[in-house]
Amino acid sequence: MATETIKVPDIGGSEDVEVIEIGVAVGDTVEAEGTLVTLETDKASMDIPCPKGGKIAKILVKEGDKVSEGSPLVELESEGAGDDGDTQESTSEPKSEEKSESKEAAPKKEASGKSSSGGSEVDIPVPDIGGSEGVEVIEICVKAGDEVSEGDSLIVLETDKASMEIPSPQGGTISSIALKEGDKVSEGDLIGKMKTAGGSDEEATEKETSSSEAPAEKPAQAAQSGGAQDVPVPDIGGSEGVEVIEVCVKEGDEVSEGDSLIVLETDKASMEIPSPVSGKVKSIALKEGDKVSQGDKIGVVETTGGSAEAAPKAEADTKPSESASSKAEPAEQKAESSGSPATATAASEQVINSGDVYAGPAVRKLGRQLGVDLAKVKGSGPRGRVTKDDVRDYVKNIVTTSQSGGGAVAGAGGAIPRVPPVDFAKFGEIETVKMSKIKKLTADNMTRSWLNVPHVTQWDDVDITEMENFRQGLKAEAEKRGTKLTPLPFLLKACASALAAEPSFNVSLHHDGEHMVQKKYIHIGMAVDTPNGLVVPVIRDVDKKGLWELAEEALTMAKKARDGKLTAAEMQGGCFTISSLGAMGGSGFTPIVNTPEVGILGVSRAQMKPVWNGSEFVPRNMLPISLSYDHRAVNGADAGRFFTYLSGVLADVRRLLL
Ligand code: CAO
Repeated sequence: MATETIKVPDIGGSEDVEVIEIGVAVGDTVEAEGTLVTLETDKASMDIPCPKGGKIAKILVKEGDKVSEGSPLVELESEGAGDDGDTQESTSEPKSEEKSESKEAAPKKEASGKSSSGGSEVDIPVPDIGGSEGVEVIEICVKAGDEVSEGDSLIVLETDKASMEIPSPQGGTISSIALKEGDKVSEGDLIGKMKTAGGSDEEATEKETSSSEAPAEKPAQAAQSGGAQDVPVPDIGGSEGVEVIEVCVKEGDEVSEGDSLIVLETDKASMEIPSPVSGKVKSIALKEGDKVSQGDKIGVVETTGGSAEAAPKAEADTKPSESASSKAEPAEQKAESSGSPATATAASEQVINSGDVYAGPAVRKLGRQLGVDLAKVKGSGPRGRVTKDDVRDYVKNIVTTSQSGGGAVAGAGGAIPRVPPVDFAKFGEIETVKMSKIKKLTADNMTRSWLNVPHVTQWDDVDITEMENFRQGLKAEAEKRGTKLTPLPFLLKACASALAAEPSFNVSLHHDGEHMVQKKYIHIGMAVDTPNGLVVPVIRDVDKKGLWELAEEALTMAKKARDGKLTAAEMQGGCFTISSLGAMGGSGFTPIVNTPEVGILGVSRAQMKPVWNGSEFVPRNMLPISLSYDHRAVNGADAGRFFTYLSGVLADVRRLLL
């Protein structure tokens, strides 16, 4: 029995990587390749496997620690690893060839990757990428411990012209990834290491050799027929039945040599097929969704210059079976071609943005799955590249906006037809003035309420002759008190009394759609007209306050509102709102419910009117009021009772004492 210190293996040069999970406890028996800890950088996370089986004697790190290659992780008691009881050292995948034989319970392989029974660890190099140098790694698709099949994407590379997924050359388990996003790589650079399911490296090396010795490619030619020439699908790396995802031109379009005609896409890559010649598109033989292979006719171009040879050249002679599993070539090329520089350039350099959109194939695919027009998505990646997150955020925004109704501001709206833009300047002089924040908020709130709340409004003329007599009689006293007694405090008090008498109006609909919230407090908002727009301060506990107190508070709140000094808290918590246009005039209006409240009282200007008292017409001071309510929460009978009660109290304010 020997005790070994298991250290952090080669983690691609990353330093001070955080331990985010400890996968074992002291006393645990672990098998070779069992996860000891998980490390995470801001770009990737990786499981660190145990290089051999044994029992955990001590854990030398804790969650949150920062480690680098060589940092001790655990002490492992292992059998048969030298019986002298010495403490030895090991990493899960030592880089050095000088490690003793006894430490090779877990397969360890160097670049050339010698085979061992039951599979071997091999290096995965960057394959032929068409001669490009220093190509950026924009995505790491796998992490240590992942099982991959031949052809699964390992990383995505991107130049300013092309993006390409680099597939695994064979099936197996990823032991380590040597790259991180942002790294620059060229052919031959180490992507990582994998433990193969079987087979030997010699085989792989052989295949690699055979593929790299692939014969040179022959130029493909567009069939020419005088001025009009057929444009066939060029060499697309041997892929068959590739989907046409976009037809970029239509009959009659003028195209220059190199302009995109169509865009093809497999599940791994997308590529634009450029016109081999300049001229006029005479016909297009394809449509979106068609499946094409090399040689299929794209259409006919009436030439004005250029040559057929401008079409992507290269026709691989390599046998499919040889190259398919031999090299990690860009996916588009692996089925048949050798991945020689010419081919890689032909295919991969066209793996790009359709139109003005700069996005990789995986992002394009996601965009198509979600029905997103990538041209509308703002790219946050390097050089404005659209990332998967950008696409998701774009969709999330749309969904959130449509669910909240927040985006349905004046002129817009979910399923509501848009109000078409009008050029008012055509009809006379205009000035376009920016809306204040309050006005925009009001517009949002009104739209939300108008679209969500089924409104009912009912009207009445209330005889406030006695109330007005009483109020006029108090005017002198109000002056002495330094305040002003308008009809508003009476209205506040009357509404509070009605809300207490008819609690069906003192509710809000619960957002779950299943419940009503019955309020046990009575806070009432009053709409105040200010230079910046409409605001609604809330007077709290109206039922507990007297007329003088309400008069003072209404004055204070109205002043604060006009001075723009209301706090957010002073505009929240209302149960009901009063909107009084009494000072301005008018004989009635439909107030809009200040949702989530369920009712609002509109007050218009009181007027002396002849009223029939049963035997004669008498002059009475009549106040027009209108009550709007949310018919989802309040039914007509409740509203009728509330309104009658309110009118009764206003007609005889002594009832407020009852
Ligand atoms: N009928 C007749 N006269 C009325 C009246 C009515 N319904 N309401 C108020 N008046 C009188 C007042 O008594 C006062 O006259 P006196 O000085 O002779 O007493 C005069 O009109 C001015 O009143 P006021 O406006 O100073 O005070 P108020 O308490 O009536 O109103 C406030 C305060 C803040 C509600 C009001 O100033 C305001 O901003 N109203 C606009 C609200 C609004 O824009 N609503 C529309 C919302 S859209 O849905």
